[in-house]
Amino acid sequence: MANSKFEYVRLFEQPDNLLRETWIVVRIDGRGFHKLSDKYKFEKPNDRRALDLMNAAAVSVMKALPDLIIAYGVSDEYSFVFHPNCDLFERRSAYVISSYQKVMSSYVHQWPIFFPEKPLELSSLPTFDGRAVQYPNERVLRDYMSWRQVDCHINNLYNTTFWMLVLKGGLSNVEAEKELSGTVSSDKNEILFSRFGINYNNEEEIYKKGSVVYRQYQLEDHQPQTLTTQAMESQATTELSKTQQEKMRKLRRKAQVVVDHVDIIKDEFWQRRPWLLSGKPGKLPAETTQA
Ligand code: DGT
Ligand code: MG
Ligand code: MG
Repeated sequence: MANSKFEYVRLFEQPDNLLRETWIVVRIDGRGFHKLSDKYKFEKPNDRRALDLMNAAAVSVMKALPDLIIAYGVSDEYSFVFHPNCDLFERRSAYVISSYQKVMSSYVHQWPIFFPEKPLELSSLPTFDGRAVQYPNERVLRDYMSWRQVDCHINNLYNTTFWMLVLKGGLSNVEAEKELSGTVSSDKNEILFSRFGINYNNEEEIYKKGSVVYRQYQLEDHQPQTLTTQAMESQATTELSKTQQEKMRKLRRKAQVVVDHVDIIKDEFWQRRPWLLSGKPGKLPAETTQA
C-alpha cells in the first residue's frame, strides 16, 4: 500500500483477535423469528421444514469452513464451534463472527427448496445476529453445549404442551399460559398423556434433542477414557504450523458432514467421537476411503 499522509488513520484500527488456545463458539440467532414464523405460517410448535432448512444451512457452513468442529442447532439458533488449535483468519473476531453471514445467505438461498409454495418477500427476509464467545477448556465447552440442549428440552416440552392445550384443548393463549404456570416437567408429561394421549418420549428426536452437525469418522468403542486424557491430547495439538493447519483442513474436507439428533450431554457421545475434542481428524469409514 502506498505511503501517504493519510496512512496514519490505520492507527485507529483496534486489534480484535480472540484469545489463543480457547474454544470459540459463534452463536447465531434468527432476528425477530417470532414475527417471521407468523408471517410464513410455520407450524406450531415445531415446523419440520424450518428446522431442516436451518440444518441444511448449517451443513453448508460446516462444508465451507473445515475449521469448524461441531455445530448445535435448536429453534432459530445455531452454535458453531472452533477448536483451540484453529487459526482461521488469525482468530480475528470480526472475521470469525462473519461466518454467520454464510448461514444467512445459505438459509435464504435454500429457502425455496424447503418452502416452494412460500416465496420470500423482500420486506421479510430472514436475518441473523451473531456473536463469538471464548471458553477456556473442554469442561466449559461441554457445559455450554449441554446448556443449549437442556434449553431445547425444557422449551420443547413447554411449547408442545402449550400448543396442545391451545390447538387441541381449545384454551386461549392466556389460559394455556396460566395452566402451565408453576408446573414441573412431570406435570407437563402428565397433561400430554392424560388429556391428549401423547407420550412425550415418543415425540421426534429432532424436537426433543435439537440437531448436532459434525464430520463423521469411524466410531470408537465406548471406552471409559477420562476427560483428563482427552484434555492432554487436545493440548498437544494446540500449536500447529500453517502447513499442518492446511493438511488438517484437507483431511476434514474428505469427511462426510452428518446431522444427528442425539444426547450430547452424556460422555458417550464425545468418547465415541474423540476427533471432536482432540481436533485431529479420525479414520474415514471404509466405503468413503475407496470412493
Ligand atoms: P430475537 O431473537 O430477539 O430477534 O427474537 P425472536 O423473535 O427471534 O425470538 P427467539 O429467538 O427468542 O425465539 C425464536 C422464535 O422463533 C420463537 O418465537 C418461535 C419461533 N420459531 C422458531 N422455530 C419455530 C418453529 O419451528 N415453528 C414455529 N411456529 N415458530 C418457530
Ligand atoms: Mg431469534
Ligand atoms: Mg432464538
